Amino acid sequence: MQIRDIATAPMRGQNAGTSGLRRKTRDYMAPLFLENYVQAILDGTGGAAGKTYVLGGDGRYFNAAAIQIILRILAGNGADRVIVGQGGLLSTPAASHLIRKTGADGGFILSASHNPGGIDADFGLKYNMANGGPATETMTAAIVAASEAITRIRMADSADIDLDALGAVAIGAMQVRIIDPVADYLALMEDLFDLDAIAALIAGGFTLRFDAMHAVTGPYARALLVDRCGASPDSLMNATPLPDFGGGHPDPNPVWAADLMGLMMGPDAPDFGAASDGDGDRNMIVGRGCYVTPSDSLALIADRAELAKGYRRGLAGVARSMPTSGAVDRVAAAKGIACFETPTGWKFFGNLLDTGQITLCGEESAGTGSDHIREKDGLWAVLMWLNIVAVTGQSVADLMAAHWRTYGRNYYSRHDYEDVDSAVAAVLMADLRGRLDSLPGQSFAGLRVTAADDFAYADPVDGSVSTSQGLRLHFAGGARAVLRLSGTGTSGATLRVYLEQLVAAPGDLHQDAGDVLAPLAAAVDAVAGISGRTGRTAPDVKT
Ligand code: VG1
Ligand code: CO
Repeated sequence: MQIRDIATAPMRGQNAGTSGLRRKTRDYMAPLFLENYVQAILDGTGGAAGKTYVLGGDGRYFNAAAIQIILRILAGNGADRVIVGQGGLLSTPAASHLIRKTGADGGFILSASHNPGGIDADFGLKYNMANGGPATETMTAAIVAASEAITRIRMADSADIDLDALGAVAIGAMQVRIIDPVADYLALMEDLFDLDAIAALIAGGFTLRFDAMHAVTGPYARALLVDRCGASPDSLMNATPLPDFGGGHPDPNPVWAADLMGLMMGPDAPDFGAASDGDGDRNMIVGRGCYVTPSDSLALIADRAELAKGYRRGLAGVARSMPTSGAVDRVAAAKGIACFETPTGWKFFGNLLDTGQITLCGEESAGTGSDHIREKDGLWAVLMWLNIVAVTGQSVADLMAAHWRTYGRNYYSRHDYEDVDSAVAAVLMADLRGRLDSLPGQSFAGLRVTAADDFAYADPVDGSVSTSQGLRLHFAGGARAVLRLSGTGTSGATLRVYLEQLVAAPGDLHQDAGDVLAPLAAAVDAVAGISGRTGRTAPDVKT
């Protein structure tokens, strides 16, 4: 087999965002784009010679073709071994687990997560490290530097391999092993949760519906919920992965999982509903007539995790991303355990998990997880909830009501303004940033600012500092707003406004969140001038 050096030019302005590099699919398919990026990852991480990698993706358009290209580059660069999910499929949590289990040096996960798929939609690639977690900012910077210095792509002149055939195959000196993408993950869940208790719950008549959104979790959910726990096959919705996710956004929230939400809020609702995203790392939890915000889900899990066998020893500590509500902080305070506040993005949890300082962590964007892997994990959260329900015998709504009675309720909502003109969004943020110091003491739409800052984080393990991670505004009466720009979009800018209002127990804990947060939303618009600057009178998506 021949190895060729293909001359190429440095990439410019391809800085990866919150989670890997996301671009339009056609950009990824353009000559040498993917090739450049993969070679830069190898160059920026000390080369591939003698190394082992995990490779797979969420099945979106270009997934399989991209895998064939990456295999040729890995072979060209002297990699020793590559473990690939059958059919090119691996959920993000399954890939993270495989990297750890096999002692791989790293992994390539092909996904743009919850972004739509298809030739005219989005594609993405994230590189995960030997701990199974997303590349840190330091490693990302090294990859970006390599991409700016790149002159050649080293590729094996090899034919495509059959991604569907389980077993081993060689590309030159490199061994490729095609494995069942589900089996190892299933075994891990079996270790963490009492699946027999969940099976008994279901056998006793408990009903559920899981929406895989035509993305990667279909096969995982079938193996776990139907085959292992005995749920009826029609408990699964949209369980066949499709290259375009059936034309939808594989984003598990009340807006994009509207069918499931309609069912759960209607007269024929099953006991439990859940959904996951494109690559299987996000989750939505809904009880009959009761949507659980991701921030509340994290808090409830932190409170009750000890009911699951993998967490019986208790929690070392917890962490949440900064925009996530403070609900989990209240649980941590009551338990006397540490609670860390990190920037948005799972990569910031890695060091805390690696050093055993936290057991659980989560984000408001439907991500929850633990130290079992180094990514958030959609089906893990579903099984955790089912395990808690099975042990307590309480419904989702009753569990949440009891939680609020103990800890109070952090009413919460995120407002997204999508595809805003990038320059307008940048000016809006810069202007507000420049005025932060003058805001405390001033009132906007009747709410007085008590504190304002631009969030910066110093990693307690490696000391690295990340600045400009979101503008935080605290208001009198226990309200907080955060403004930041998305790092995962592929067109224009997405402005995210995170709204939170604490109502301490025994206050009114069963109000409509939209009503509770309306004054805060008005105050944010007054202070930041969102409608005036963007011309938008309402957000595109409220979750
Ligand atoms: C969004 C979320 C963030 C999450 C990231 C990746 O980032 O807000 O919490 O970590 O997506 O999620 P941003 O920069 O657009 O706000 V996913 O499921 O890619 O892996
Ligand atoms: Co995802």
